[in-house]
Amino acid sequence: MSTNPVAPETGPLPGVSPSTAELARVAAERAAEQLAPPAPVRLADVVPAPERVHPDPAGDFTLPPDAALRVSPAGRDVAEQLAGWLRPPTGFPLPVTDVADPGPDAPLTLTVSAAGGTTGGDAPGGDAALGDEGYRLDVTATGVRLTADTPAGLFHGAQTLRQLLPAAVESATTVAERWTVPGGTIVDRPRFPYRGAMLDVARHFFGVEDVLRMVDHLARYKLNHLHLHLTDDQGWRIAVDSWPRLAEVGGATGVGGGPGGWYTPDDYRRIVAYAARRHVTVVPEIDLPGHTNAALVAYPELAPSKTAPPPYTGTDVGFSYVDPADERTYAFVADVFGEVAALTPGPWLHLGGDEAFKVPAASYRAFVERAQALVAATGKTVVGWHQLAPAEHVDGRVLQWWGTNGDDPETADAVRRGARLILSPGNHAYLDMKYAPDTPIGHDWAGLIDVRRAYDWDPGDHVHGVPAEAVLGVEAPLWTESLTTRAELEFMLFPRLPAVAELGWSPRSTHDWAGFRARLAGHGPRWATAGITFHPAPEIPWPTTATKIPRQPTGPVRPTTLTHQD
Ligand code: TNX
Repeated sequence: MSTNPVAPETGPLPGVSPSTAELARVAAERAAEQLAPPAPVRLADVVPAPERVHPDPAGDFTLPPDAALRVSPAGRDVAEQLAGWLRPPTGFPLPVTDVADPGPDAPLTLTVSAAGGTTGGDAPGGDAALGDEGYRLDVTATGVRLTADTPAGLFHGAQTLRQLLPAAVESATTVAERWTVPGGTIVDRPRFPYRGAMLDVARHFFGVEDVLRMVDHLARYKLNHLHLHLTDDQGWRIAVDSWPRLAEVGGATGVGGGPGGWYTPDDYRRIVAYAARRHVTVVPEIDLPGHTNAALVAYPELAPSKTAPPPYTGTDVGFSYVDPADERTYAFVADVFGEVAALTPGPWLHLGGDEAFKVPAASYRAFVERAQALVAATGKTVVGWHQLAPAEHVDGRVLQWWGTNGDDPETADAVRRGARLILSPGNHAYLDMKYAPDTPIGHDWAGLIDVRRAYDWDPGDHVHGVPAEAVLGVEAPLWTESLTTRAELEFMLFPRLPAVAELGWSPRSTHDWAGFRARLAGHGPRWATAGITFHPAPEIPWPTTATKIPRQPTGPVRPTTLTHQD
């Protein structure tokens, strides 16, 4: 098996004791070395688990070197992406040809069509429409046929097909392999419409390439939203033309005194366009009224004291806020929201709202209500952390739950008044939490989150008094106070991100820890081949040549100083 788990930027700094990046790299290398060649993929091995799977062992299909993708016009871009994934490992030319009405029995071809009005009605065992994101995959001895009502559905189906090929499909170079897809039918669609992850680019800045790679990670597991936490005390990461010092001054810092950085409008457009092609919607967050030290350094007029605070490079929270009593603050908010909304094609604008501890409750609420109205004035829908709950409802408002006890009467009340909820419970979905006491990076204020803890909860009944119908979906936040490299991000994301993805996508009836850990195990060789760093979690039965479970990274454990209250 070809393995290349090491991202180039993960080497240790000269003269420094093993960095956390180095520890993550060593762990990933050990994990990759010990992985045995995977067993043949089975149709039911897909993560997240599909709604319906009907294997047909007589229907295995082996891709021939002259395979072609025949595609209806609406599916063209998805077919090009699929061909782009398959050409390097197979070495096959895989031409993509337009066929207005692809025949169902085209031999030895992959057929991709956004048929429009397609349903799963003739599928064994059900009659549900595929909807906005569903797909149907038929693998027979003569070919593979993928159908969906939308390009997004086709894209998710293409990711499923990718997972059904041998792990060597992740290789960047040609591999001699029988490219067999297990026979049968999958009819699939998501449980929740919103499935996402958040990247905190404010505590430590991550450049465009790192963000694009994160989009690819999301897309593999059918996550369809990337929430970017663009502003915080330690840095302001998006250029705003009408307030240029926000990025120029506020963007120049980061946790630990690093160089910072920010996205130009073109950088941000690039991220948004790359995500859109992968059917991922970007959700920008401008965190207000707290978590604003970087903005106050840039524009002291926004500070209650009207004097600039020193730049902040530590990891405390809750000390900063924009002046809720000054009209200039609302001009600032309107300008920033206006520019960010104009750059963002998606429907959401996240206004933060967490941990504004120094703002009295009445002023906080008045501020939030004005900020919500300013979001609505841009045409976007309000998203905010669940601390927004006491404020009045605005059309479509979505709260993001990050509490740890599932019990919050104010949130339940906001839901009764019309809010919907994104579930990011700190003690299950916070991927910046350590896996175990000896995890060298991450926090533990919300507890330790091993893979089972990330998987074993139900978004549909998690918050007391919030019915499943009010749940828009799930999101896994990745805060970066202690994360500085791409390898460290991946080490925290894998293998927990697929666990959260499965909670968002798969019907509850498929929920099964034993089955999940067995399916997930087969992804280790895929990540290793793709060069993705991952934590070789001991509770997952990775395919190993030795019976030994890969060792955990060891070494200096960074002290965790964060404490939070919800
Ligand atoms: C809480 S969750 C925060 C963030 C921290 C995070 C660290 C939330 C809305 N606020 O400011 O980065 O904990 O885990």
